[in-house]
Amino acid sequence: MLEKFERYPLTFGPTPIEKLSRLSDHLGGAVELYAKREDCNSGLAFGGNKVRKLEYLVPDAIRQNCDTLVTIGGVQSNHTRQVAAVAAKVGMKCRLVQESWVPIADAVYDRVGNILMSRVMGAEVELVDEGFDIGIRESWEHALEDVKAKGGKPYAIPAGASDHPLGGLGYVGFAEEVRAQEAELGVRFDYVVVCSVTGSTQAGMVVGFAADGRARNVIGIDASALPDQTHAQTLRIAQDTAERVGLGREVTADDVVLKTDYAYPAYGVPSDETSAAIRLAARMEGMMTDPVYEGKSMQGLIDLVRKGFFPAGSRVLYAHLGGVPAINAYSYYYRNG
Ligand code: 5PA
Repeated sequence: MLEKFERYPLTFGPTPIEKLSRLSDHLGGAVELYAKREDCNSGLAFGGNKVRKLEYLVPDAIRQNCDTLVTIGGVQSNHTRQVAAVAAKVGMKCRLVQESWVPIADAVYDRVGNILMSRVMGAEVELVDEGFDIGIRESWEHALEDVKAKGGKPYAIPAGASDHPLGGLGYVGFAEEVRAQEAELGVRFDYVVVCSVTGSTQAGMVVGFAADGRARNVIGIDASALPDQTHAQTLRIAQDTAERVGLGREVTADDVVLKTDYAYPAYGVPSDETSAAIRLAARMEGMMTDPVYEGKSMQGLIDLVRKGFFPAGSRVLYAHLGGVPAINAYSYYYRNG
């Protein structure tokens, strides 16, 4: 479905699929768990889901002769770190707006992890004291104007590279890649579990898996704690992406499955159950997840297995979207492991 779109390679290639045998056994053994390691997808500053999306935005930025990538996220945004890395790799400047999306008071919250790397990679980082919102932000529009006023040519990338005409394409590619790997491995996954916030990761998967009737087997786990906004944005991006790639069928609200039980107490704040899930995956598989995104989708995965949501014998693919650098900003939570 993606042949007509130009892709600028920023990833190593297809990401590995790994069986999570010890975790599967620990949870009763009725369901086979696998992880697709999007967290290992690139050498660009630890990679993650945004790199796969940005492969389709970079050709557009180059075509328009832009010289500065401008984007937005929270202080510990993984997205902004990946945009900073991509800007460095393609030889552009990078301007990041980092808002106060998360009420975490770790002393070094704005010094370590993602934001540290963005600064080292030469991005211009602006801290703005505004709360969480996945929509279009004034601070970001202001940054775009400022780059122009200083003679630069900005390329506008919204939060999570999601609300962008090309933002859904990367994860259509994910679904196509899974299909090819299924043929190689001789397995078929019954479900894909994915963390959702700004929406284009799940939206792309919904479109990609709709091609073989599996749209509703993509189980989104909301980590935004604003699930209505996340669901609406995911649906809109999926519909737009379906049209763009010529899916040939409509995407409806029911195609976007979003579980809303795991984002508490707030975006960016891990519950005790989130931390327990992080520890379990780490101790069973040596697989690290973070307190903002993947820890919550891991919590959802574990809870859904325990509740019997997946019929016995199901094969479930957990999309590990990256994000581990942020755990450095939660040192107090994990001071004893
Ligand atoms: C993010 C997002 P979507 O935003 O595409 O729904 O992806 C959710 C997600 N996992 C899942 C990880 C590790 C993520 O980083 N991160 C945002 C960021 O600013 O880092 C866009 C919110």
